[in-house]
Amino acid sequence: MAMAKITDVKGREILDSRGNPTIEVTVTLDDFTSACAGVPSGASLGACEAVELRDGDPHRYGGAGVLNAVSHINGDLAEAVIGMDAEGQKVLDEKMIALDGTENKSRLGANAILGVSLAVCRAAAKSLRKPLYTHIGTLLSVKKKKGNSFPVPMFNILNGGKHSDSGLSVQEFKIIPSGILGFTKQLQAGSEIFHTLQKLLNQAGFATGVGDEGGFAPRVESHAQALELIIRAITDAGYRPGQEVCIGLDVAANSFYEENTNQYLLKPENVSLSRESLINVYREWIQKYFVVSIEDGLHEEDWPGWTLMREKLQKEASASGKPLMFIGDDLLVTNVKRLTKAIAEQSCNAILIKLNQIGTVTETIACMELAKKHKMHRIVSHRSGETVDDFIADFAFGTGAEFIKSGSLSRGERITKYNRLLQIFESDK
Ligand code: 2PG
Ligand code: MG
Repeated sequence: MAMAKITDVKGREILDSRGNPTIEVTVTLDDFTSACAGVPSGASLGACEAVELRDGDPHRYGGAGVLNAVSHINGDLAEAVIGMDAEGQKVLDEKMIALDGTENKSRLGANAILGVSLAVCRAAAKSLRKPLYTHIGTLLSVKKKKGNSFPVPMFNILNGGKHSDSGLSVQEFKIIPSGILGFTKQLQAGSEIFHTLQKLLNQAGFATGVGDEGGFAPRVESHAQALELIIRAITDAGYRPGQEVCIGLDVAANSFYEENTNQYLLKPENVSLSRESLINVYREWIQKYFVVSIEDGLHEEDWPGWTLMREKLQKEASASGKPLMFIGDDLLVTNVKRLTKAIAEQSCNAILIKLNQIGTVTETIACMELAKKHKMHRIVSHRSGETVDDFIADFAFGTGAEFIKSGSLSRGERITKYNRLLQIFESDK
C-alpha cells in the first residue's frame, strides 16, 4: 500500500482552557484523511522549555496571541512538509527541527512545530486505520509487548501554586490509586474520593470552586490540613490510604523559591525554609500522609540539592520498604540533555513527560526511551492550559508509560483524557 502523503497543513489560533490563545492544526493527506490536534500551554514553566511563540502585541489578548506561530505553520512549515509521507514521523520532525535551526525552537515556535507533529501523527494513524496508540507504538525503537501495563492515573484533586488562589505553595495534591486493579476502578475511586472531598470541604465551611486543573482550591490554614482532608476523603470514600490510594505532590518549588535569600517561602504557614528544612518537611509528609511521589521538590537549577534530597529520603524509604518517586518536571523539561545530566548525578528516579516542553513527538519518544533504559518511571502529563485534544491518553498507553496525570475529576479538558483511556482499556482487553 502506498504511503499517504501530506497535501495540506492549516494552523489556526484557538483558545485553551484558561481562555488564552493557543494553536490548532489540521493536516490533510492525499487519501483525503484529515486530522486535527490542539497544543497545550503551561503556567509554571521550566526555564529550559522549548519556546512557546507569542506575538507580544498588547492590543490582542494582552500580548498572548499566537498569530506569528500560525503564520509559520501556514508558511514555512507547510511548505516543508507538504509532499512528505505522513508515516515518516521521525524524518518529518527532524526536518522541522532543522528548518527552525535554533536550540529551543524559538524561531518558528515549539507550539507551531508541535501542532504539526501531533496532527501528522494522528492523520497517519487514521490513514493506516490503526488506533492512535498502536501507531505511536510503532514509532518506538524497542516495540512494546502486548499485555504491558496500563498507565495509572494521578488525579490532582487539590490545586495550589500558580494554578489557583488557594494560597497553598504546593501546586498539586494528587491521589494515586495504584493499589486498585484496572483503569475503570481507578477512575471510579478517583471520582468518589473527589466528591467525598467536596462534601468534607463543604462541611468545614470551605469554598469548593475549582482551580485550573479541576481540583478544589480551599483557603486552608496549612499544607498539613490539606493533606489531612485528603486522607479523610480517601477513608470516607471507602478506600485504604497507603494501600489502595497514595498521595503524590507536585511541589513546583521554583514558584516559591526566593533567590535573594536562597530560601523557600512556604505559604500559608509563612515560613522561610532552607532546602534542608524543606526536605525535612517532605520527610514528615511522607511519614504521616502516605506521600509516595514528590515532583519538583527543589528549584530546577539546584542540582546538588536534588541529589541530596534523593539520598536523604530515598534511603529511609527503601529501608522501610516503601518506594518513593522523585519526579523531575521543570528540572528535566523532557530534554535528553538535562535527563543525561540527571542520570549522571542521580537527581531523580522519575520523569514527567510533556510533549510541548520539547516540541516534537520524535524527541519526546527519544527522551522516554532514555529514561526507560535507566529504569526511571515515566509520567505522561497534560499542561495546566489544555484543549479538549486527548492525544496524551493514546500517547501514554502507546509508549508504555507507567503513569498519566491529566488533572482532577472535573473540567472537560481534563476528563476527556481519562475517558479516552476508558475506551483504550476496553478495547485492549
Ligand atoms: C506541572 C504542570 C501540569 P503547568 O507543573 O506539572 O500539571 O503545570 O502546565 O502549569 O506547567
Ligand atoms: Mg510539574
